[in-house]
Amino acid sequence: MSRRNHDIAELRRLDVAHHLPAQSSYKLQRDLGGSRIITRAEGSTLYDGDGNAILDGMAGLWCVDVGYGRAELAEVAYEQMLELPYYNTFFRTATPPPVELAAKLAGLLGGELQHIFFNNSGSESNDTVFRLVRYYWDLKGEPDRKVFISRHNAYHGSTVAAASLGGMSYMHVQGDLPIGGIEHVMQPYWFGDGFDEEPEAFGARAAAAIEARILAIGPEEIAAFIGEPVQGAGGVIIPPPGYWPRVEAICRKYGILLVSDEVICGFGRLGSWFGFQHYGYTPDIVSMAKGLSSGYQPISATAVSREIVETLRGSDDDFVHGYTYSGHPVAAAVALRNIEILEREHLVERVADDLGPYLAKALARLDDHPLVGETRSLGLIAAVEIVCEKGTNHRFQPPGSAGPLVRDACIARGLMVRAIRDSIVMCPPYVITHAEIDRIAAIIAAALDEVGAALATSAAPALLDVTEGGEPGL
Ligand code: PXG
Repeated sequence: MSRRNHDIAELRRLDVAHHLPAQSSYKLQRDLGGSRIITRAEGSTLYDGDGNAILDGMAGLWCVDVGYGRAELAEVAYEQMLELPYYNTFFRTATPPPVELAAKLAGLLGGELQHIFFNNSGSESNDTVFRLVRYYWDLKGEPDRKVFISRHNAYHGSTVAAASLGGMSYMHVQGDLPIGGIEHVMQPYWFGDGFDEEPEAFGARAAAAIEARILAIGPEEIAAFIGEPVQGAGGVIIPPPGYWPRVEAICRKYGILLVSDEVICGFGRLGSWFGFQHYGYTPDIVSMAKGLSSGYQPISATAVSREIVETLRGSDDDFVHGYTYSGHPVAAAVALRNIEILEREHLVERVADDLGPYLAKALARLDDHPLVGETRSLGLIAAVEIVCEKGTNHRFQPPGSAGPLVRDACIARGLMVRAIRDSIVMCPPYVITHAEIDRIAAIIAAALDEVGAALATSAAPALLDVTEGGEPGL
């Protein structure tokens, strides 16, 4: 394996001089002298330019499910590049890998979800959803059905349509979003918004909010409901039992399309191939990305029901939508091999039967910590809520300040995690070992100890000065 000797100081200088990294404060990037440079990775471990080994509790950005260093994914990309590096899927053309991948996905999805449209990112998949759903209702002779219902704190991507579908208010304030025709209702966030309520009753209330909005607007104007089975970037919001069956029943009652955004939950994250399978509902459309290729190539997929395809087939017109790289042969070949790895190594079953329960048990050891309000997980996705008063959901002031402190203390100890408001979230690769899971819990405990001690003294404001501002979801 090649190990290039990077000049990290020079890279950080060039980073400030020329590079605008994604979702970053460019002021902080400059003031802190450049981004953290990750140079290589193996298994579940990242290595940065300063030689630090960092356990990757986030699987990259919720995506490197099969772990780093999979030579066969590089080999399959190399072979495909030699054979056919590119050809498009426009104007009734195709290449072998996307056709084979579509058939493979249809088998995994099952039921009526038998047709796949390819894109390059989760955002693009949800843009496809936006255009496809409205076109579908036009063809059905119900052109008034334009409105999408989504949820506060949902994350559906960063393009204009996807950020509008998402419910992140801090994203909406930039660029005058959301665009019209998108409504946001309450999320099923029991710890933050329910707490004193019985979880199932709270979940029923959150589902009822969808129906109330449908009735307020008029059911004949509602096109679709879109939701993540478990909200990821919104803070690992695991809905209470009963929520999803209620949402599905509401969609069916009013003839509304149900879109499952499986960009994070798909490909085993919750211990089932797809989140809708875990919760037992039947979507009309599914968005997938991230784990589809474990992040080794940019690719996403939008699965649609047979009924939708039959409706499209009722028209002679093209669906005038597509990206130059829709169904890119190299990305599709890598995705196919990635799925083969998941199957061959029984990684989805491992998440369900072994790693998920082990992570839940390890995190439960934090439940007694004075700063921990709740630990929750499903499969290999988890959150630790930070509170200022044990037994409540009260936050340190200002809200959203404690999460980044704990995150930074984790990173300093060699664990990469995300802070979302005042929670620490995790989403490790499916190749993580028991010993590494134990290390995750131990590092978070030590980070909480350190931050707890600092917050109890005057050291806290000084710490707050050097952490990133603008944490999502405030
Ligand atoms: N849907 C969901 C559910 C996602 O989590 C997207 C769509 C958009 O995918 P692309 O590939 O366009 O990024 C995502 C992406 C975070 C974070 O802050 C989360 C995502 C992306 C970037 C940052 O946790 N999720």
